[in-house]
Amino acid sequence: MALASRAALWWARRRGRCPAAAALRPPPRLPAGPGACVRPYSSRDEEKIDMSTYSVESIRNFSIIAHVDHGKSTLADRLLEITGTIAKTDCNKQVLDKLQVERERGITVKAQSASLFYSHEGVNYLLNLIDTPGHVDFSYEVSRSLSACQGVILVVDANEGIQAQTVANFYLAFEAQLAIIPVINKIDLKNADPERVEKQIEKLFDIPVDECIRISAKQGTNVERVLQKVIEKIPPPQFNTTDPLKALVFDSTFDHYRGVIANIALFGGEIQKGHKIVSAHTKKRYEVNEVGILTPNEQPMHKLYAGQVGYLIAGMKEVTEAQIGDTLFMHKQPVEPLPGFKSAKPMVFAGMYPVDHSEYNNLKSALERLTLNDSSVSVHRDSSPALGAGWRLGFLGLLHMEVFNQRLEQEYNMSVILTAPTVPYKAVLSSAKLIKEYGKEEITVINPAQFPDKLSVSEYMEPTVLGTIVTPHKYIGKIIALCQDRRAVQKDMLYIDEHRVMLKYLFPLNEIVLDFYDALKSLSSGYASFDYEDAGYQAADLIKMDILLNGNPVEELATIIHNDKAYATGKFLCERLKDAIPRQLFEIAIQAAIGKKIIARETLKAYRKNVVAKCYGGDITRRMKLLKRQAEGKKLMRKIGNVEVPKDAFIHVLKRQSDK
Ligand SMILES: Nc1nc2c(ncn2[C@@H]2O[C@H](COP(=O)(O)OP(=O)(O)OP(=O)(O)O)[C@@H](O)[C@H]2O)c(=O)[nH]1
Ligand SMILES: [Mg+2]
Repeated sequence: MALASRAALWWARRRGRCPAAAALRPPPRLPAGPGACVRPYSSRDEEKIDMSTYSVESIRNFSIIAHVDHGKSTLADRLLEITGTIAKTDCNKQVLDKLQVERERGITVKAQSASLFYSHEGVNYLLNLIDTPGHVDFSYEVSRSLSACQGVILVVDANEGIQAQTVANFYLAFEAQLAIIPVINKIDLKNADPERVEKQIEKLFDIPVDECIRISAKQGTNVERVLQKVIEKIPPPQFNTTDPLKALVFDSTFDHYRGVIANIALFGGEIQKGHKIVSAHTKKRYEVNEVGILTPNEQPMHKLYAGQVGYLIAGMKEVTEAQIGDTLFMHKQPVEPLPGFKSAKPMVFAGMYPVDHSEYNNLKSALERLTLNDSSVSVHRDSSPALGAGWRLGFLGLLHMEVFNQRLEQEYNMSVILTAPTVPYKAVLSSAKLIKEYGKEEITVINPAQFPDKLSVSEYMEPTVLGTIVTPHKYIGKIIALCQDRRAVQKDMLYIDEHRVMLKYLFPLNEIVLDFYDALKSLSSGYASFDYEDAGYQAADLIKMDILLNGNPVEELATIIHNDKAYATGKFLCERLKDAIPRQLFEIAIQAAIGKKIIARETLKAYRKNVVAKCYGGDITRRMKLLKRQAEGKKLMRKIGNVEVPKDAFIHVLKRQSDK
């Protein structure tokens, strides 16, 4: 069905379905106060909050969704300030981006909830807001967050207009049948053109122009209007406190001191400390130690009720116990479990090994804890001849992989070696011996080392994705050429206004996963955006290419590629490797090979860096310092044959465009 007509159908349904605000039982009233519109919340109130006064009619659960950098977290700051959840100061910049990696990169990677108290027309409301990430690699966070919501605020940048992730996120909300409040942000910018953006929204999503709210999240303009719209337009949850407890675990984090903290949304019943609960997934029984809400830090509460969103601590110590998507119910009062979530589908796989093997167990527990914070990562045990025991991890994209690696370093002080990323290929086996060995005809290959030989395979298959590109039309020629170079097939092309085009292409996943986004950004001066979704497998002429250093194969750099790209990729990898490996005392031959055939070669000349060359004469401490620094640098190297390779060389080598 065409995008616009799908949207039209949905809006018609929405208008019919959504209960009118007037038909609802009135929520609790505020004690009359002269002109007080907002009930400021402060931590001193914590004991006084009685969550039972917030019946379902006074609850609104919503997410903020948008393309990356369109201002979700900044809008969340203003909403937290207006409702008195945080003090209003100039230092509030993306306060919900709590992770070090988020602050350093200036992007949200983890969805974050916050409960706000707000009074409108004399009625006290409990609003639960979830700020979501915008980058395509973290879309699993968005889809999970939506399961705890009845509506969304869809933010669009007044300067950039609709971008690829705006479309993708709109459809996530649309398919979950949530109320959508369109908000046009950054109207303070010189080049802002809210009228044009409103027209795009109407054309693409069939949302009438007059439903859009123009705001500046940075300056706070019109932000209060957004809160009022949330109350008017987003329906309250339709759950009953008198029903048996039914709590959805939609997210979880691991606290070093308190164990698993599960984010829950109550689809029925109530929960408090001391309750005996059961996990529908593991059937294990727990006693609740603490329940509360996030404001945005954990705030213990006496009880949580149907329709509310908060957190729970119940002595879950094992990571496997806190299954995201699990349903919790009261002991001896079993309920039909909620459908849970489709598991995230990893798009890239890479091997992970400790730099120092004595760190294996520490890395294992760090991985377990971090995957609890980020359930979209898949982990399988693996080993490599050169690197020993380790894991093969599946990520949603390369940025996801980099962020995960950075979090391991920053939050768990773990230093790891990551091997070249690969996408999950499939092989249809023809050899009876292999079919017997695997117990099936079709196998998925996530490690190039296990790529079966052509003689025992009837067909290889590669994963594909349907990519959406939104771009100003002047770049369209260059972008089409780029897509063709990446073996993509055009599926659709639509003008979303006079200057902007939306293109749909079917891509082989391996052609986009590493560097397509960088290439697209550089040829469109940063104006084009990209998003993709899984589109199944297609037959492909695949081969395995080995990289040799002085004749020794580097298993971590073996790649599976399309036959047409073998020579170009082989040459490219050898050149990149030549740049990534420091010169050493002897000459190094870097070669790419398919089977026994060498298809590319580079030579790295011998060289010895004499770090103390400039230290004439006496100062022994300075000489020692320089030699020590050189020795420390060497720790970050690993040996392949007799060649020392920096530990992060693999990922740099495979990233084709950037820093070239
Ligand atoms: N001029 C102006 N800048 C804004 C406004 N809102 C946000 N920004 C800026 O836009 C940038 C991105 O803002 P964020 O709030 O981090 O955007 P985001 O949507 O949360 O980004 P991700 O979570 O990474 O997808 C920051 O530099 C903000 O200061 C606004 O109303 N006006
Ligand atoms: Mg953000």
